[in-house]
Amino acid sequence: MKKSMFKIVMPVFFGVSMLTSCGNAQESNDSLTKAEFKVYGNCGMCEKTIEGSLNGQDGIGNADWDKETKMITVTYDSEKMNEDKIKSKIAGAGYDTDSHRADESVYSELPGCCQYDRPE
Ligand SMILES: [Cu+2]
Repeated sequence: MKKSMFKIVMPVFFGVSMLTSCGNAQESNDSLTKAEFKVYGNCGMCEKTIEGSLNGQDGIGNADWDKETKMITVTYDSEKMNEDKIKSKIAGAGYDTDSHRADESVYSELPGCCQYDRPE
């Protein structure tokens, strides 16, 4: 269900973003860089928090975290954003990646169901 939605939505998303980028002054989405890495988390609420820490931020195209594989796919403008900053933002929301660790205080404020098993 979710996978088939994804197949439908993504081409539409790219189609629309290409159309709209022609007409306005913002940078085109053609130059976005794509990163894929692991983010530790548990559930659908984690997904909202992780993606919410990125989507809408300056320099971010789109962030999509998969709770089954724990992998996030992020597109970003490499002139404004880099993988290090992206991971810092995720850590700021309470989520660990392989290279950036969330503060214990932020982690401990996550809802109980979201307190994932932390990596060493
Ligand atoms: Cu959760």
